[in-house]
Amino acid sequence: MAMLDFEKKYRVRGGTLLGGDLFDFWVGPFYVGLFGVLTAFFSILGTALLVYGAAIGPTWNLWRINVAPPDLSYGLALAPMAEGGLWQVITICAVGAFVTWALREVEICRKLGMGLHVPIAFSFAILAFVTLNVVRPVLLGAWGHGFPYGILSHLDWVSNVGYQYLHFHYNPAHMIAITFFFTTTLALALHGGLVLSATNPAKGEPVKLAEHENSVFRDTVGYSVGPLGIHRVGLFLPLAAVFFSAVCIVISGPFWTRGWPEWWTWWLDLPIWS
Ligand code: UQ2
Repeated sequence: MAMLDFEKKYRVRGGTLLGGDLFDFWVGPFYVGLFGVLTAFFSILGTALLVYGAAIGPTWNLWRINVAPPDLSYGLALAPMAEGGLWQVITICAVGAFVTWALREVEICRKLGMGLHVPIAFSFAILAFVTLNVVRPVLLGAWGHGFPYGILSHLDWVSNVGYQYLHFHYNPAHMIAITFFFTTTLALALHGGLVLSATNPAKGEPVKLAEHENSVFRDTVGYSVGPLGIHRVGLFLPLAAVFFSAVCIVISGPFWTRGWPEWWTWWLDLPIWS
């Protein structure tokens, strides 16, 4: 079915989660929906507030613009706009924009009669942000534990929080997350390389198909996970990386306040050594 015919078939009302037919239409190629309107509202307001934060700040240098969370002394209270209140409203706008974007993805999946893999995958990214700027600050009792909105400033935040726990690479959940990130690049390199090697041959050579792809891995490592399986692996690995990243930061402070190298003394304390 050609794309234009297909669009006529699936561009029908229904499948919405909230609001019935309200905003249940397309603008050009884009589905709008109630959640599309809400995404636009939150992202335009949040971006405008970031620009306002830059305007009342000391610099327009793109690298140095910084909208910081409130001082720790404000705890979990609302702060004045120029002293972190802006950061608090921007954080609400960000979470609002992310969540409504995910729900718009769900509505589009429902219209198409497809699985919810894409919005579920995106929800892991939302989880990472919410863990950093909502869950962990709440567990620690102050919004000041969130990261600042700025290019260099958020890098400084990562570095400072890392050193606060002496050596973050000894954080066991951080180790697991890194391993999943690296395995993600391995899997994508294997998959991208395999598909191109089969379907993008030299001039005059025939395109090869699944049998060749399977054989490359049967003959080298003795196992082929299969053309569907590799995409399951390719979804699982990055989601696991993001999940353990969220775990590694949320346990730093709420669960463990000393240096991470010291956490490993449980190993030296095992009774098998005595
Ligand atoms: C595969 C397959 C693909 C692939 C890849 C494999 C025909 C086109 C890459 C091989 C994958 C394996 C052996 C598992 C890799 C697992 C990890 C954790 C890196 O069999 O089917 O489809 O692209």
